[in-house]
Amino acid sequence: MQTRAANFDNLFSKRILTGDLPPPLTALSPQDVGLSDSELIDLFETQLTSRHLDLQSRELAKNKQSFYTIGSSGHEGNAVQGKVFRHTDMAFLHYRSGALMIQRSKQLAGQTPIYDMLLSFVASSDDPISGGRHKVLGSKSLFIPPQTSTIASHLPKAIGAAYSIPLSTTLDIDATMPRDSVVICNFGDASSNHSTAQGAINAAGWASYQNIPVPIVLICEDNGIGISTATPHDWIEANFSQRAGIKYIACNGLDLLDTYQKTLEAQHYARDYHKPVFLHMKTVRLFGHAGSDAEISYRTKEQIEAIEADDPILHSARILIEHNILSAQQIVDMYDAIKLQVSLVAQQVLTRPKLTTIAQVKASIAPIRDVSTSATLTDETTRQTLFRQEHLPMTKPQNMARLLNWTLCDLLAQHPQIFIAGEDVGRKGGVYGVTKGLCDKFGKKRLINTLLDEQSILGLGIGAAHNGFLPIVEIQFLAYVHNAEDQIRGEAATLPFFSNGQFSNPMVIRIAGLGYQKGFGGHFHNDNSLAVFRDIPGLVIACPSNGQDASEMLRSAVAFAFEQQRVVIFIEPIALYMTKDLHQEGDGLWSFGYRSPRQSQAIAVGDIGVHGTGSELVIISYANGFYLSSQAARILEQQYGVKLRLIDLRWLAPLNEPQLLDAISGVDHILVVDECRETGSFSEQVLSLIYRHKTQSQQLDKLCGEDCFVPLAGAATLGMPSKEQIIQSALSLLNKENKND
Ligand SMILES: Cc1ncc(C[n+]2csc(CCOP(=O)(O)OP(=O)(O)O)c2C)c(N)n1
Ligand SMILES: [Mg+2]
Repeated sequence: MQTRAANFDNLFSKRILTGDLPPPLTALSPQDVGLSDSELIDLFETQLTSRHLDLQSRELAKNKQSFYTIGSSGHEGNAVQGKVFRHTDMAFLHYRSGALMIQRSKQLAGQTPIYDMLLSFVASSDDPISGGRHKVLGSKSLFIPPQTSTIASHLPKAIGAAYSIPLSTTLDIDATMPRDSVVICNFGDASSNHSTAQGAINAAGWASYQNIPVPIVLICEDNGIGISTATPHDWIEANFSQRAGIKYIACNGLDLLDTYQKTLEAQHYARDYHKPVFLHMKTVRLFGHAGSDAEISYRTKEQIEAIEADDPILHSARILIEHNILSAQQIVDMYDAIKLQVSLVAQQVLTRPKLTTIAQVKASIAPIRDVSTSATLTDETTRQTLFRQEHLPMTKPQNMARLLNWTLCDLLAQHPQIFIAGEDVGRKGGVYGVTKGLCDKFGKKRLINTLLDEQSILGLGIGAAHNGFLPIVEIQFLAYVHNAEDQIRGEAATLPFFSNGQFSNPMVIRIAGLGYQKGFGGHFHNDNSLAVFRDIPGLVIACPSNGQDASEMLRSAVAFAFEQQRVVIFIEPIALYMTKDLHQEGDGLWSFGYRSPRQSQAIAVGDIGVHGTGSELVIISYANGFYLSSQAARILEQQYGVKLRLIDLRWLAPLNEPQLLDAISGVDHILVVDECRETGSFSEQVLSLIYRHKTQSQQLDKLCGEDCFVPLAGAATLGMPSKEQIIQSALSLLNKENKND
């Protein structure tokens, strides 16, 4: 059966030579918009190249030699944006941006887009962007980070990257993008309905409305359909033309001249006024959603043929012929020459290597970076000024919230590229005062009060990190990361993987969480599950149990993010923020002195805490579980004479397996205390590790949170391990009787 794509290829010459071309869409001439003949020919060449790459991809797929046939056919008008925007204007692209990418590559010497894209189609490990891991559009030298398949998930980070451009001037940061850059971001019409897109566009408008600069051009490539679901007529215009803070410009992407004129206008507005622009570009979608899509099941033959007659390539050909720039025969010759070129290169890429080992595949999850610089410490005079009001309290032991606050202050002073962003982190200093006073010391540009949208907060971090910042973003409560988790799971964490380690978005995500808050909250303020992070390759997860560790671990988290370009999740146990005592009121055993950066005793990523040397029992825990285990330990020691040791895991990922196994060797009874809900808790990983390595005499048990949500009031802690339960579990494991029974 003849496919629509093959049909187009066969009919192309006939249509051009017989003048079977669509009628003009505008009365514009190339001179009107300032395009020379050679510039128009150049854009047309890009359009043809993009089209032939699509056709070639489908040819390769027939022989199972290419693995992803989603293409750009009908959207080739975006070549114009490849010309208008600079190659250093970071581009977060739609999967139909082949022409844009090809045209952009012409701005930089030595680019080989045909070869590169074909390598990506055939999943060769030579593919310069993903190293054979995915068919993505991307290029380090062209400032195009690869995008994931998840619709609209790139918009929050595009806004974040745009926001960070003027910020780099204000804060005088040596950023990745030149300071007069704009960001461009393409997406489809159906994608614009996604809550992620809506949230991101709203965030851009929200900022712009209050005159916060966001130089971005959001390009909606409107082909009127998403797979098989039609976009309501004029929906995009109706939905986006009146958005507060956002300039709306429409163009017909089928017509190069109109698109060029309107794209110039959009660029000028975004670059010169630092305002977001919504560029609504009409396109058509040709040959179905992807190679495997039988369009005929939801569109009539007549509809399909009408759309094919409106092909942007035919429109461009008409413009070239009408204005006597190329003859019909020259166009056909050009078409055939590019077809031959693409097919010859396709034969070549088939000889290139593929990924063959899992080690190769995994190599870009968390590539080891060659760290050449480390940040210098802030001089003491500056520190004294910064901390002048804290002079007295600094001489005394303090709780975790205070110690984190001082640590953040030192980190902001030390690293100019750090900013802190989140809901209420500014003047208020966050719900628990962890960022209190920092806004007065460092200003609103570094303590950024965001709008209430977790996707936008994470997107701000990811995008700014693309531009050389080291964001510390805050999610107010653990339960609220879930509506935005894809920004971590699908976006931040996968970026090095899909770019072969070339792109990274280093940042620290601080999240207040876990249970045991007395008299406050209910489930959403006491969420005791970290399962959402557990299976994400490459993620670092910190979870301190006390202020002193928290301070050291936060420094290590920031250093690791900075030097190794990693994403670090930093869980702060809310119930321990204000805790000062351990066994009884006033003992001050959970308060600690602040160590300045010069006095720091680093807790490196992965370093576990081992307390005590007893060999009868070891309790392995973290956060609140460790705090309660420390209480239980004294009773077990004093009342039952148990010789024990306590292990504070501190870093839940990556779990330091050798250190942990070493720390439990020779101990006969092992109890894992995990405050999180049992299903999906870290106890699963810890126990299975120990089980694989344990000696015959070693016995294991665990105590976890119930698989239940947390209720209010006195019932709040019923489903979480208590001091008494820890004692009971330990005694049962040791076969000792509980004196309180
Ligand atoms: C979050 C998410 N949901 C669903 C999909 C599956 N999907 C892929 S493309 C697509 C349609 C997108 O349509 P549109 O945004 O108009 O872009 P077009 O393909 O028409 O260019 C869908 C539903 C996805 N990739 N991501
Ligand atoms: Mg669409």
